[in-house]
Amino acid sequence: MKITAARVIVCCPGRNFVTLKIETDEGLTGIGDATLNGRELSVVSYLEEHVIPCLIGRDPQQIEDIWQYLYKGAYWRRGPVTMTAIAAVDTALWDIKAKIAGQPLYQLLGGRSRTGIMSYAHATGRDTAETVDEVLRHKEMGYLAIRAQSGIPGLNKVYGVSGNGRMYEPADGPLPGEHDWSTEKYLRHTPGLFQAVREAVGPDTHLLHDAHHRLTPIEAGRLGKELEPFHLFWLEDPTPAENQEAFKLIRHHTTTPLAVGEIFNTVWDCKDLIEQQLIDYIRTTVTHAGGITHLRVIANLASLYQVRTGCHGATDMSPVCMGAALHFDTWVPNFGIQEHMAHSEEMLSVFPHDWRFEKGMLYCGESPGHGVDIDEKLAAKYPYQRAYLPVNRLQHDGTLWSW
Ligand code: CS2
Ligand code: MG
Repeated sequence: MKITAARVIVCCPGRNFVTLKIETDEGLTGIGDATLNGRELSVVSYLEEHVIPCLIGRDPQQIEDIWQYLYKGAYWRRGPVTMTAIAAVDTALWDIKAKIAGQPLYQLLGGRSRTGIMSYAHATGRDTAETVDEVLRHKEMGYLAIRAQSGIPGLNKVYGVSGNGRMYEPADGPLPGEHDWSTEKYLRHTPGLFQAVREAVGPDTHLLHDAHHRLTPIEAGRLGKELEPFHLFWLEDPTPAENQEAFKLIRHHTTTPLAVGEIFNTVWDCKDLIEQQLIDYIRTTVTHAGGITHLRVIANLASLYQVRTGCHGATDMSPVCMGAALHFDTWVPNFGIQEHMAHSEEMLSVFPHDWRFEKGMLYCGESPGHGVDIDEKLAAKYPYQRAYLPVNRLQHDGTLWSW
């Protein structure tokens, strides 16, 4: 079998998605998600100009060799653009290989390790009361795990909160929005938020929170300690993780479980965090960490240190990513949880899929491959619209801060 063509499909059914489609001389096709929120066209160009010409004529079943060729052959290794491009190729090739075998993808990884995939929802509100209501609404929907993010008194716009009842989508255009931030106001507010949420939701629902890279290590240690009475499932991205050492300080101050990794793109970004057991969940995804092939490398390392997976699953990765992730989640022995920031019906309509959600659990389908396709005619009705993730500035002096 040979790869005869590959093309990139960009669409914007409510937000931009980038999809790579690979075709073969025996009529089988495979697709992969190549969406990098706010930098989409950089991956489109990387694929079209530098990757696709190298794929034509290759055997699509040589997944590992193609992965090594694209990783080592680029010379300039790693980084979100390169690894998202490689991920899209890898996911599409796994899709094809599973179709050749006539098997759902998880069977090729090692078979089923669990009956279903525990997922967590996003509950957001402009204030504590609204957030508590949203947590209770998602508990009613059957979620066993719910992330709570709320507006902060005294701050205009805060990460994670849509506030107007619309679906939360952080990317907007035509230039980056500017948010304001005050760590003091956030640290003053957040323990009270979780006291109210835990009192309302009871002891059994898993609660999660995302600090979104905004605290210093000692501030993260303080927050983790103050959240201990509310027994969080995890505190995510407590501090920027370029300096993996920083997590030693947080670990020293709190037993609140830590999760990191949605912006990591190779095992090297998290090797020390995992080996020194500085985290409890690794958040790397199919789309941004080199595909199924490399995500397995990361998960297998994590399994040696009782670190579990918690794949990133925001709406800025397409339903193709969710489909592939659910097959990965069905197999991976050290599974932790899957993020489920549900796509809109409009987004899902462009990507026919066989995965399903029921009472807080996600289930991959049994059709050959990863079970997701793209309706190219419908996709063409949603042309690309440039959009940026916001930037963040300290409220008191405008210093540029992590968003
Ligand atoms: C967030 C993401 O879901 C999460 O944990 O950190 O929604 C993140 O803000 C977006 O993926 C950025 O594009
Ligand atoms: Mg996050």
